[in-house]
Amino acid sequence: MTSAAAITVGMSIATVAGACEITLKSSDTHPEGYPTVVAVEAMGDMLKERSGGRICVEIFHSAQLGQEKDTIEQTQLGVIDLNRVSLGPFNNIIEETKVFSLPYIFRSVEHMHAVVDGEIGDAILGEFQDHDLVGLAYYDGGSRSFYNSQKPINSIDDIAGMKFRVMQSDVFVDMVSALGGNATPLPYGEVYSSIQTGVIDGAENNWPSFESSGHFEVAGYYTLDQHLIVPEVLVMAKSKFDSLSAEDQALIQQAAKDSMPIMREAWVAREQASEEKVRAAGVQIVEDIDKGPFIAAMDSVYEKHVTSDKLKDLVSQIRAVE
Ligand code: GTR
Repeated sequence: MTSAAAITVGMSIATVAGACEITLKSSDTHPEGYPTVVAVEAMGDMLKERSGGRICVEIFHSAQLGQEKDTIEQTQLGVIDLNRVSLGPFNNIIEETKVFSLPYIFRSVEHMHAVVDGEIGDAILGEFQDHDLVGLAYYDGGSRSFYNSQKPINSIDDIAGMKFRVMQSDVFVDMVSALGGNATPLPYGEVYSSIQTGVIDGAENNWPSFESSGHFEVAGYYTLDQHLIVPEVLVMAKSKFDSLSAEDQALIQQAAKDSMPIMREAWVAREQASEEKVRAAGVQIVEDIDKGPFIAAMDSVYEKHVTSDKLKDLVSQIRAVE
């Protein structure tokens, strides 16, 4: 047999066995087992099965492909195919995503679900198109609260002068300033060492991230002020998406949507497990904080960031959702 024939035979065998014809490279900052990673894995399994083994997803978890801001750029360029990220780092790129990143915009996680599952959610996903991306699905990010290495925060006054890391979005920088603190936008991967070395006093995040990142080891005080409920998203490089057939595009979109309930279930379990682990580690939790002054302080953030009629309208629509 000539080597060319051997290659042909080898290829046809692989095709019969259901080898991947299209492999989508997917990025996530979180480690294996984290609900977002579990969800994209489930999406990959559904996609492989529904495409008869043709379309596969290969996940690079634990920030193997880089920190979120950089991976977003790589996805826009089509170097990364799929990316699971918070909506926060999109704020400076896609104006409309700001409305889901406003402090206390959602009354509860249920309110957030009702909004992202409806027309407003679809409209915001649609905005990614003009930025070389396709918005595929929303995932959960619980509610985010402040933690630090210095002292318990019992009221807004305790925040004065403290230095907090925020995600790379101007909305979050202004949020911390409005509370009297100083914000440092930093990549997630730099937070642990920055707290440890005292470059910052703390950061803010949800239970699963506070736990899985190990930040609770260096920040022993967590105050449940729940200032943000920022949904997370799964996006795809538009160039890659456009290169596929309409059938394959539909398969990807459907598998992404079908991974949402899987994510939500995994999230609830992980939130509880993370909370237990953090409490068992002896982190001091302030639970009964008066959120009134926090909410009132956010007026300036809304004034600065909700300026166009489009954003004002979106904010009233979100508030009107039951
Ligand atoms: C997590 C979120 C990540 C990332 C991280 C951060 O809750 O899941 O996508 O945005 O927060 O604070 O950078």
